[in-house]
Amino acid sequence: MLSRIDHIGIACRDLDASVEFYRSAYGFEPVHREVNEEQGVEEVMLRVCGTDDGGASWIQLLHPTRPDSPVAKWMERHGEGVHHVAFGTSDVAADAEAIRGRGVRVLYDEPRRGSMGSRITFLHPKDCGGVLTELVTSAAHGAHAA
Ligand code: CMX
Ligand code: CO
Repeated sequence: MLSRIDHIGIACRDLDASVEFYRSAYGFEPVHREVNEEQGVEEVMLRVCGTDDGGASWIQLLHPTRPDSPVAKWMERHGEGVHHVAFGTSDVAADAEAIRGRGVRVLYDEPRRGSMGSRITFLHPKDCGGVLTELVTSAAHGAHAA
């Protein structure tokens, strides 16, 4: 069951400048930074609320690592801004299958590795009213990094 908003993914030209904006304007602390080559991003996760029980919500700042990546392609057309919305679930594979059964295109056959050891998949934005939608099971819910 999709039970919460896990994060908002935001495309940035300059990760450090964006981290500083979110910290100084709102007081959100960056708690994690990583490169995910498969997704073609360098990313910083800023905690908005919650604890380490998998119930936190986050701002995910994204900067492309290669020009053919989804975030690079999107930024070419739109510049900086909101790139996707991610809903949290304790079982991303089960929810993805259920949603696929409702006629929404799920982009991956099996969930892949996301931030901080999470498991993720995406729904096609053309089937979601123009919103690229991610489903995520955090490591705290038993996801295992591939
Ligand atoms: N939000 C809304 N619409 C989007 C979009 C986005 N983020 N990205 C692409 N689209 C739309 C485009 O506007 C375009 O629409 P039109 O045909 O009307 O112009 C259409 O989708 C196709 O766009 P494209 O530039 O040709 O891109 P692709 O088809 O090659 O890829 C998608 C689109 C969704 C399959 C690809 O972006 C993808 O695989 N996304 C999932 C992975 C991802 O985004 N990873 C980065 C984040 C990692 C993380 O969160 O951890
Ligand atoms: Co994301």
